[in-house]
Amino acid sequence: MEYKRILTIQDISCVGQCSMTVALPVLSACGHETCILPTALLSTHTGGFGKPHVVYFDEALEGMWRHWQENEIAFDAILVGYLGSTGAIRMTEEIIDHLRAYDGVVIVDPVFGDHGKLYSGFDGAYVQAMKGLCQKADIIIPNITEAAMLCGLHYQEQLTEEYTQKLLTELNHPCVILTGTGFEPGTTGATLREGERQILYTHPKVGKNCHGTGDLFAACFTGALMQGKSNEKAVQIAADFVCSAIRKTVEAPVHWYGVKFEQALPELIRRLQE
Ligand code: PXL
Repeated sequence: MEYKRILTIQDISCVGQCSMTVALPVLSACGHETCILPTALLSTHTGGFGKPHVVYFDEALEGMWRHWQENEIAFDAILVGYLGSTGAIRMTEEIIDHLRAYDGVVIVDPVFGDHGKLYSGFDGAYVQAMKGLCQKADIIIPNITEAAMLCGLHYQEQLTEEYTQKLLTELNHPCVILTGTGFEPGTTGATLREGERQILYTHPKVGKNCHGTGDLFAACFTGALMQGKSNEKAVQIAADFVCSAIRKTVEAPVHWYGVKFEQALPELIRRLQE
């Protein structure tokens, strides 16, 4: 097994099974040393508990990474998720410039919206700043809403292959994993486009849309990639892991705010050892 040092930069939503509370256990389960930089502390995520109590860490971020720099700490991978402010986006760019290892990989999930809408608290300036950050990434993992907003296209609820191609072309990024791309009823999937190559990995759609699954996918993809899996294989492993976590959740309607990914971890660990 590989043992890489990964930094993940995102918020801590104390309750709600998303962002850091998902990324840290998943990356650890994938066998890696996982360092964290929380950009904000929220009582819950913003998707259904009402207005959370929020503390932003913008002022603290520079002191944190400068201290790492003094210690010559560098990261084999940097995984970026929900950041919460344009200040945190700017700091993340500095961290990428200064603390990525020589052959370090930068993965950005530009978390800012879903179902055609921005998450609460975000605006056009945040999207533009995120667009700049995506240019520094080796791999970006937007959903359809984020992809549409990043390239200034209208959001199309009924997904077609033609619209998906348009999004992928307009994004004009060397490596994109576009999530939520299922074209047959009852299916969903992820499309990997790297250079000229494009692969759609589909699987049956389980349950309804669950909160936090994008964060889970990005963390699992990163963990698998850093175990030496190809981009394509890491997409498959991440998609299957998310599916399995959703299956463990759909039986429990009271568990509306996240997915029970913890119970799918043993399966993921076994698969990574294959
Ligand atoms: O799962 C993405 C996410 C992460 N962090 C916070 C969120 C959301 C989505 O709503 O609100 C705080």
